[in-house]
Amino acid sequence: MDFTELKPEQRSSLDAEGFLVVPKALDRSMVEQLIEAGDRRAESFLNKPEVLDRAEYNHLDLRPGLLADEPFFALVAHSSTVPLIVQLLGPNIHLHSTALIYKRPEDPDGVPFRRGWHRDIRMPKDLGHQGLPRVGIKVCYCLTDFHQPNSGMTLFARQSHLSGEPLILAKGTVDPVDMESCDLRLDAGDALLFENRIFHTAAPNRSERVSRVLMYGYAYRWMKPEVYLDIPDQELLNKADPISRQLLGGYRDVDTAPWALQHWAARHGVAPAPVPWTIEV
Ligand SMILES: O=C(O)CCC(=O)C(=O)O
Repeated sequence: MDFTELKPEQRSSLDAEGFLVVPKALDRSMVEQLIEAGDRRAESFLNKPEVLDRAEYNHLDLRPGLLADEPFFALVAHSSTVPLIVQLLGPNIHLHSTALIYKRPEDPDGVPFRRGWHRDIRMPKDLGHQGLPRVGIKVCYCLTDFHQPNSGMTLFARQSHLSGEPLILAKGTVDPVDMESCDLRLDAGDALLFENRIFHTAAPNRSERVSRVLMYGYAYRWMKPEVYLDIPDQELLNKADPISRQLLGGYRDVDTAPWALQHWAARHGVAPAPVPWTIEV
């Protein structure tokens, strides 16, 4: 994995907003290969008869088995994004989730969509909303342009990662009352990094084209990955370079040091300072 430096303003953006846009993270040819692989997986979804007024019918969220396809596998340690995540979270991470998310066009005059606002990784269900740490970052790779409002991009409640409360919705409405819901404008090839604490939700695609994204989540190795990544696929491990091997859960024991990314971080001068257990005074 080549080195890409995390700029101070990128760190500040994630710290302040809860998300960070990385323009042109994928080149045109990668986007085309990913769309080809994604469309093959989504073939039956894309060919269903048109039904404009049913959100679930027009929303595909495909998770298991994606990495068997070469273009999806190549993103596991992608050089324009994963180095940024290593500099934000440190080297002790692995891949936590993968998703191919397509949304077909829906009725442009449809009623407001029932949202599913949430924080990732379900930590608040056990720990509550107060004092949550950042433990994971997802990368959303745009495979289509998102130039219009309501064109299928995930909505984010700006700065909600800093809130220690549930999101407040007025009765009968779908979006938060005291926070900005960001419907970002992005180009195909851009990547959007967002951290686990930010409230976000799927939203309908009221444009005339299918919206296409891929989401790869990275989290500390002590966070159990989603079920289909839990037992690493031996075939994938066999062909993985050392960094991808770590990211795929190749070290089964979390007490084993994350050698591959630790060495990579040291080589590029971005290894975090060691945290001692004790200090002698
Ligand atoms: O489908 C979307 O736009 C949102 C996906 C999402 O919320 C998630 O992966 O956590």
